Amino acid sequence: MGHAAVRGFPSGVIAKGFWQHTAARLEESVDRRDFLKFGGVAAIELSAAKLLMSQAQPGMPGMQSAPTPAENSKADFTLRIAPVTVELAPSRIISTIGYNGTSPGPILRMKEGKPVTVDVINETDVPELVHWHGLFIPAEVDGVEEENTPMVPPHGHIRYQFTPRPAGTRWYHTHTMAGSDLHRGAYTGQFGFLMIEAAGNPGNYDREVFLALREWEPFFNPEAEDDDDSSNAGPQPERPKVLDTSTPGLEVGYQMFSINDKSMGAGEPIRVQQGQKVLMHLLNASASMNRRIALPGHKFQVLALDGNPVPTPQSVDVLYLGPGERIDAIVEMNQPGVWILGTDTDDARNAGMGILFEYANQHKQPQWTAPAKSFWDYTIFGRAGAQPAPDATIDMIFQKVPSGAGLFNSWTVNGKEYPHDQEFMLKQGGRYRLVFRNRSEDDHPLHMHRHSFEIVEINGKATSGVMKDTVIIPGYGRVSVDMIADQPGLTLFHCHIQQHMDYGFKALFRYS
Ligand SMILES: [Cu+2]
Repeated sequence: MGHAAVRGFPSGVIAKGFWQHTAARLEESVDRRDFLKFGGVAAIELSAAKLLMSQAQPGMPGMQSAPTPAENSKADFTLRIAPVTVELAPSRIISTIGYNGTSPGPILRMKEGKPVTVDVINETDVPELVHWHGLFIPAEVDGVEEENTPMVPPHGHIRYQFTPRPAGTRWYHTHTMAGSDLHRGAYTGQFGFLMIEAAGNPGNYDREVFLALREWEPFFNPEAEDDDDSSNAGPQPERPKVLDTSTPGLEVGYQMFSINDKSMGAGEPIRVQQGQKVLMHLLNASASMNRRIALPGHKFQVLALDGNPVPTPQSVDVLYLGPGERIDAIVEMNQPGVWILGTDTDDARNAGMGILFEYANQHKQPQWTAPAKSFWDYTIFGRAGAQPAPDATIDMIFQKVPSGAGLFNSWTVNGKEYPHDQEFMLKQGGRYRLVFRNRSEDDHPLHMHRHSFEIVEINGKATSGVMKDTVIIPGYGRVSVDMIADQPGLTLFHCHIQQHMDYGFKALFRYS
């Protein structure tokens, strides 16, 4: 059953809505767009949100609920979930599920505080969800089954209505479970950038590029293939005295790699001129891999982490992003040549995870130089100074159970796999200190839905002012964050590595 069964969405209307409201190109030249002003991070007010749905019942076309007047009005954005092909390189064309015929999906640009409607049309045979990552929106439109957001039925559609905020680099992606099915969830091509723009204040840059890091063609791999920041010679406060050495389960490896929809060398280079300031929006859209990224000969001036401006912008040689994280950085083009921006993991970069930066009138071989080993430290972007004491502290201990799910590892939070019974309770208005204790050797990117949090301590080093929605806890490390409970409703917390989330590494916070 095609989308003819979805009342109110003839294909012509879909195509029109898509092209009118999205910039399909992933690399755009934009003159000094609004970027640097991010307002309203602290001012919290529950936005009106609404979700309308109808379901096409296979074999029962007459059973669909009648569209409401609101539903007949034109949506601001339309996302169509359907199979797509992605030409990573001329001889490497893969099949996956994407949005509006592409993967990554279109860059969506919304205005902070201006309500939007988004129609999501599911042309696949399985229920789907679209999650708006990093937004402060109610659970019913957050796009998360555990928070009771309705699924988009197979061959049906849902209209999401919400008020986007806060301003900054956000993203949208599917939030379904995958388990042992590597054609579901974050293994598919269902992801894209979502830019929430604040009014006023042009940023000081000449052009803007969007770079989504991505692996393709996943397979189960007995070898752990991580890109974790093992150069961390720092303290490991959570390392157990006795390590569990039982046989670990299968993890996920990949055969192909790209930035956006092209493997390195297959797409157009990013053409720059000496003296230009390029604003890069980096997103790690991986289902499972933490990544270090470098551009030899250049430095990244980090302005924002997860879309939120940092108190102390710093220039660094290497960026480190876990799945779900974003970094906004300005790079000054002051080294003429042709350079590779890519992961410092040679196998993945050589298999496609890179993109070329080509200065005008330069036709050299693309250059790559491995960066010096460095330790990614969120605290250098923070400021000194202590936060007020929290109203309560919530300890969370994360452990791996090797082969706990048969072929795969399972994961526990405070000794239990999801779900937990009324264990993580919040009172509205309270300030909570969450102490994340990683008793495993992997780096885990932990994500809190519908809220942001402030990093207050990493392995004993204090900081303040770094606001994030996803944070990597280093192997055997500890990260403490403060969160204001100002978004009533169910709130999912999980590791953003799909396999970890699917096998226990999640918890639901509730407001009492
Ligand atoms: Cu994890």
